Amino acid sequence: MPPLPAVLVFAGTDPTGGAGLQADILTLASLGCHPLSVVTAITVQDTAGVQDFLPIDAEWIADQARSVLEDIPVAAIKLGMLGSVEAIAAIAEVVSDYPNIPLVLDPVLASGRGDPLGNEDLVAAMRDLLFPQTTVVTPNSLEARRLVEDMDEDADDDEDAANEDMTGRTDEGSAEEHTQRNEDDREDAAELNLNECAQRMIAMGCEHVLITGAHEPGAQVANTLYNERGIMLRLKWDRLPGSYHGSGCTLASAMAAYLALGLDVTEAAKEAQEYTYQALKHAFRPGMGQFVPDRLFWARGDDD
Ligand code: PXL
Repeated sequence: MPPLPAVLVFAGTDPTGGAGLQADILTLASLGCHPLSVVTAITVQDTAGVQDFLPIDAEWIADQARSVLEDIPVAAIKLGMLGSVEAIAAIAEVVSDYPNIPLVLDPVLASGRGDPLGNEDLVAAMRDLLFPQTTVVTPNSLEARRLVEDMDEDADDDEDAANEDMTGRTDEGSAEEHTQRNEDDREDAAELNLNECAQRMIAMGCEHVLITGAHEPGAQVANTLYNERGIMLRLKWDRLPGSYHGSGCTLASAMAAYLALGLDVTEAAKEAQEYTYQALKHAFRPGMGQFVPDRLFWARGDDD
């Protein structure tokens, strides 16, 4: 391997530099990797929202990737916004020729602000064609639920039953104790639900699942790494106050970078979260919308 491990990213462009390919390139460079970048889509957006996007032709995506893969040894692959079912099929075929390269899948279905960047056909294609090849999939909790949604009837029934138990309780205790207990129960129910989502993704072929919890309630954000035996790592972070553009891209790219640098999945998940937390803590607001993580925070001389 050359001294700078090369990481191949498939992602959409974001002209704001907050998310997408630009976020991936900054993260990989910041962590000492050489970013190889395949454009899968072009977006029109500012820091407040996505106005439009143009998926790149699947053959062009495959050609971009094959050209660099045949030239440069690649230490990890990261998939972000993929844009179309055809693109997913083409990418799945390319990566299947490189089964020994760790694959990080950020299942981008919407921007952090909820603008759609994928639909249910994309979900199905990701599940069928990419999950079986994925080393780590990195959904947030909303994506995790959506990725297993149509298999969710039994889990919904379980959750309804859990909620009934919570509201129907008549045991003694102060109102405050009840509130705290109900909050704990609710957290447990939500956690169960995410554990179940992770196990379903693993059953569909993902080796590891890292679910981020920023969209879940609570003063802290819990991110959980799973394999087929259950929880491997659960880290809680103080919730940061801002609304950030590109946090998921940063985490998934950092994960790919650390795998490329030779860390195992658990260590990579730890380091990637620490790096992302620091980048978010040092975020800046370049425009009128969301904050953008500073992936080069360590180079500013104000590191704490
Ligand atoms: O954060 C998800 C994401 C990924 N890729 C592109 C994006 C976004 C969010 O806006 O624009 C290109």
